[in-house]
Amino acid sequence: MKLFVFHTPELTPTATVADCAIAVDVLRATSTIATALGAGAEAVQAFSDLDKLLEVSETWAPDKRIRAGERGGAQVEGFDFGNSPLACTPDLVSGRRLFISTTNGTRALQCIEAAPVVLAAALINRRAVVQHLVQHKPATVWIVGSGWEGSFSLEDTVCAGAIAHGLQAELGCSLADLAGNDETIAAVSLYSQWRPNLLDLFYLASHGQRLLKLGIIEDLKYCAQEDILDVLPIQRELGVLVKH
Ligand code: 3SL
Repeated sequence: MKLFVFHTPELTPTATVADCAIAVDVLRATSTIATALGAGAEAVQAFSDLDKLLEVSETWAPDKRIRAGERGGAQVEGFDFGNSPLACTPDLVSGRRLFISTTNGTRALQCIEAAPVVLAAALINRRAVVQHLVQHKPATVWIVGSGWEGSFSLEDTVCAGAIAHGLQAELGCSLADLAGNDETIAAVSLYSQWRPNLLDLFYLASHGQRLLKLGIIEDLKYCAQEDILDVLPIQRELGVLVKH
């Protein structure tokens, strides 16, 4: 298995696809997606465009859908949810489809949607992702960070490093064997340094700071936890993720 990390959708190759591609938006889209599916959502359907989300979700019965819209960290007016994983409680999401559009995370999903296997990963469901890769052993794996509007983000890279670190341990392979690019090696180094203090890293990160300015602190604490959800979001049809 060769693992490649790309920091943003913009840096992800467009001429080829990996056997398995994984979108990461730890703060907060992929944490929200895993949490919603863990809380019993029927599926999560991701959109980069808010108008398209409204158009498609309109064809669903109101009691079977939740519309989640986030821009710049804040909830979009008229939507049921913003992008807080903590809003995804079983009483609110169970049996309903979460239609979601976020600033960067849903774009990352869209950029890899043509891969044969598409997963969504965060720190909270890292182990489930690692286990899937160990079981299926795809020859090429891409981890695509969402970043922020085209630039690198610490929290997505540290999650990529956490996945690579888990794979190394499970497969018993060296980093030289696993890493397909330099970004993978850098991600593992970042994770090795910050593993005991992931929340502190989030406080330093530019998007962590952005969320803190909006008073969003509980989400940071929640998203900084590792392996608390045994949920693997996997694409069932274009843009639609279900719990594996
Ligand atoms: O950029 C995104 O897609 C988001 O997850 C941003 S936020 O954490 O909801 O602000």
